[in-house]
Amino acid sequence: MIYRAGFVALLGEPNAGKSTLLNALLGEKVSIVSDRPQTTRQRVHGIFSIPQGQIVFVDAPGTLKSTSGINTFLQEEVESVLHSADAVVVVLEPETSKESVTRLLDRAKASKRPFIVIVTKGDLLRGDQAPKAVETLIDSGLPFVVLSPLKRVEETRQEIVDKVLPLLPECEQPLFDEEMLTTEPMRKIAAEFVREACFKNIKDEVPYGLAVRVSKYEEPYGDKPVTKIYCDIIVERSTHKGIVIGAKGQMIKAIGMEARKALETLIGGQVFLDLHVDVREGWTSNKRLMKELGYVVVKE
Ligand SMILES: Nc1nc2c(ncn2[C@@H]2O[C@H](COP(=O)(O)OP(=O)(O)OP(=O)(O)O)[C@@H](O)[C@H]2O)c(=O)[nH]1
Ligand SMILES: [Mg+2]
Repeated sequence: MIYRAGFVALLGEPNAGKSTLLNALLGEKVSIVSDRPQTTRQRVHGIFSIPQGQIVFVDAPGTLKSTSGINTFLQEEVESVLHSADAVVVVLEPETSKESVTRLLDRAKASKRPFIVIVTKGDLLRGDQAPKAVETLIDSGLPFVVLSPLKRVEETRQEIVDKVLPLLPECEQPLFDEEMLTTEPMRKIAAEFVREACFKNIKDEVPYGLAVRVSKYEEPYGDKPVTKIYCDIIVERSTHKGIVIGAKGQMIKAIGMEARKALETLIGGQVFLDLHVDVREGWTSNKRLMKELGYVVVKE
């Protein structure tokens, strides 16, 4: 048997379903998801180990054209993820326009990595009219599969593994411990779960100018099996602070409850979560502040 292992970048437009796909492949939530574009900001590694090999999926931000604010960082992050990948999975929504499909395929080709193409959200397809992305792919002559990571997890996993593993280099041994699901530290995942809860609860633009940082993380000790996590929610305008806290603190309470539940599921134990809101005026357009909050591309 040939053992293979490597890094596989997930490439797609914002909101295409890349993070949902990663979580489905791992059977555990390691990357945050929302129904709004530009949820993922930094790469998230998800490790999938089987006897025949190890696939390290790398979730990334969606591809963008805009260069304002944090978008420059997001694009650099996509480029860096592609650069350090051994192979690429192009993730397309069924209704992706012909121009966008072409642009993404060109980008995958330009990466000079072997790639596969999937159309995701297959469960949403109705009737017999082929969606735009499918039409474009048929015209292009490239092979592709339609999958439903949210509904048909087993089939998705099988298809992706069968198609991706042969693209990876031969390897003597796994790249990471086979028990490991992600390389992300729990502190970072905790901060991301809080950011996800912000995306879900705050309906306007505020989540786009918000960052979360864990100030203290205490593992359970003694006879109290509680993980204690203290987070700062950083907003870019003082008017946003009131929105995040909400009338009588209702908003921050809802955010805290939702994030705590998700963290308890992942950790498998009780969590105490403390949230504090801080203002860093205009941080999304300040390189130094962005770096301080972790938004700087780490070259691998
Ligand atoms: N019905 C259905 N919805 C899906 C499926 N996959 C993803 N979604 C939904 O699509 C939306 C976007 O999903 P994400 O996984 O956050 O998309 P993403 O590509 O990671 O987005 P960014 O991080 O913004 O680039 C969410 O509301 C998901 O629930 C699917 O297979 N079926
Ligand atoms: Mg995402």
